[in-house]
Amino acid sequence: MELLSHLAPDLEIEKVGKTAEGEARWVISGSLADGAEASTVVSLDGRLISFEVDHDRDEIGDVHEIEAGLDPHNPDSDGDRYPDGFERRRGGNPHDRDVAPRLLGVRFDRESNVLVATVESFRGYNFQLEVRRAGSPEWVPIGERFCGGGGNVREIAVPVDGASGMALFRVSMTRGGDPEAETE
Ligand SMILES: [Ca+2]
Ligand SMILES: [Ca+2]
Repeated sequence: MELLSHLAPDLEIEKVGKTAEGEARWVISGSLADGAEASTVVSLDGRLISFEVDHDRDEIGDVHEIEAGLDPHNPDSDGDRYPDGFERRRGGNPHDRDVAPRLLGVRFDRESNVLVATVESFRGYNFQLEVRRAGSPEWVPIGERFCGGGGNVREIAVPVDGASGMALFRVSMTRGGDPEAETE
């Protein structure tokens, strides 16, 4: 801990946890005075393993962003509305606005006879599942609009009728989600 106070004197520790991925370690998360997220990994006998700062809080550390040619002060380097870290996790490309991450999964549940749509969300945006029935030009919202949180996956059951098999689904996003706040 003394080492940490030299590395980052303004660090405000928010969470200390132990991981057991491979070798057990301490993970110390917190924020710096300028709002950056800081994550420190320490071995159980006190050796510093890594210290990482994420200024734009997009889940990719500054060093890795610079190494990859991304902007460490812009959570959405290619300007397509998806944060860099989310794009990496979900099959998007943070460098290429034409490669969007996969937000949506749709499967049919035989037992309950419904379509189940899963929408993965992230902080800072509100999400709405929409459907377009065969032969209709209109996108219609299904289920509630909800705000994104880190790694949140929302399941939405879609009743099956004659047209469902031919329906198209999409997820619309609007800025302004806050996991602590009410959506509507
Ligand atoms: Ca970052
Ligand atoms: Ca992006």
